[in-house]
Amino acid sequence: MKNQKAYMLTFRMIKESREKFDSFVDEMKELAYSVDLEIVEIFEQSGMSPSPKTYLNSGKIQEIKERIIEDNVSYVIAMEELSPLQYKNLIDIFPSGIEIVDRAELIFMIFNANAKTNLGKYKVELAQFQYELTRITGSSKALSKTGGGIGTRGLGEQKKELDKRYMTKRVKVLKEKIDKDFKAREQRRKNRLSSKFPMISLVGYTNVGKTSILNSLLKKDAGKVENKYFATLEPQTKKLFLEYGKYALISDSVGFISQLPDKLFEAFLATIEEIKFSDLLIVVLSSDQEQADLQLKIINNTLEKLDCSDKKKIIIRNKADLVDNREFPYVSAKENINIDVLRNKIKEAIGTEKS
Ligand SMILES: Nc1nc2c(ncn2[C@@H]2O[C@H](COP(=O)(O)OP(=O)(O)O)[C@@H](O)[C@H]2O)c(=O)[nH]1
Ligand SMILES: [Mg+2]
Repeated sequence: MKNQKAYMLTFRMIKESREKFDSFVDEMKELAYSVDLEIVEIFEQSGMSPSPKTYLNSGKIQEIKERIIEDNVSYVIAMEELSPLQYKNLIDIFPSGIEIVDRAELIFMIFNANAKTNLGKYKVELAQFQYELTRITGSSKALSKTGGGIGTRGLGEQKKELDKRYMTKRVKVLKEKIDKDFKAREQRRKNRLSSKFPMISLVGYTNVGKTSILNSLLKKDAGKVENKYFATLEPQTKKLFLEYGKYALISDSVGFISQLPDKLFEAFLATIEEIKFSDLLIVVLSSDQEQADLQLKIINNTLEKLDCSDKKKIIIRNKADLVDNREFPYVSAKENINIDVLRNKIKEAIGTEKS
């Protein structure tokens, strides 16, 4: 699919370090890209706090408005969560048809695209509706406070009432589906490919290089295996060559997201639930020590919540080239450092179990 163009609105607190801010913005760019949105320009403003009315101040917003059409942009992404009021005002100001997406909504889009099973999709949709319901409620309050023409307000309120009714109904249906699907799914899982081939999941933060490592591992695909086995693979799952006649299934994910809003946590779990069915986890951490420590702590807490603390793990540190360390567990997907060592470790960890 062709990428859609997007602007990103960013606000930097005056006391926030440039470095931290930039890495946050980089992550947002990466997240947008993963759902086919291409950030063509980043608008930045800094100060004590964002404008409560329009996030960036009205001068900046006017400037952006004028540029939107000429740049043929279809999305405007805010790097943080927008309040109902900010959201409503931006919708009013920007040309109609422009999608305004805040951080929470972008994450929902990603989770939707990454939930691999029906159950996962239902859980994400449920979380999203619950989020939007609070926003609709908030936004009618915001509307009555700011006033506005009686006629238009009436229409807006009516539409909101409909949205709310639809969503409330859908939430109920989703909850029922989730219950039902759970049982059917346990059965299906037993018959799945995973019983034939060992399953491996890549775990780690967005941008540490999970997909790059997966691609490096996949470069070596000697030997043959009957493709009918793999006809039903989900798009993010690939067959991984270990040694002649031995394969595993390896699954990529969007991964952990820094400062994930609490209310998105359940939905996030739904996107990584295949971890539960894995025989081995490859935990990919930053090469930077401080970041790696923090990442590992949160990953371990999350694994505990999924009841997966006891899974076999190989912990690696990617981007070895940046810290000039060539000793495993340091690896580099970019410069092909220790990728074959990793393959051997995988073989040792699961090679004797199945297939
Ligand atoms: N310097 C360096 N950059 C890397 C390495 N591996 C990946 N990257 C870069 O890091 C960014 C994120 O990589 P990606 O594989 O998409 O990360 P993911 O979000 O964890 O899947 C990309 O710009 C990669 O080119 C590495 O070993 N060294
Ligand atoms: Mg990736």
